[in-house]
Amino acid sequence: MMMIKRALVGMAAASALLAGTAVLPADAAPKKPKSYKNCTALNKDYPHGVAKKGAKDKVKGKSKPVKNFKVSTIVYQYNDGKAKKYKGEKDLDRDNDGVACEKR
Ligand SMILES: [Ca+2]
Repeated sequence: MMMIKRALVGMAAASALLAGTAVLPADAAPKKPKSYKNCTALNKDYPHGVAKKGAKDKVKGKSKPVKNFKVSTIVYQYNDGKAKKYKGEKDLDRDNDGVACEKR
């Protein structure tokens, strides 16, 4: 009897875990790195842009830097247009601050 009860509790915990992953916001889900054709496409997967590790959004004047971008050096490298290592790679970091398609 005890064994059955424990199994049921375990199953409930497992389904709670699965339900938890399903409700994560889209930008929290891990995505396979790829090159996007433009920022509109990239911002669909990464609404605030993608930065290489340690990068800071460079801003002019009084505007505040974007800080809530996704940090992923590999995804950034797929979209910085520098090495053209990847098929369809475009320069989506025109100001070369290490953050591609930064957006508030
Ligand atoms: Ca940039």
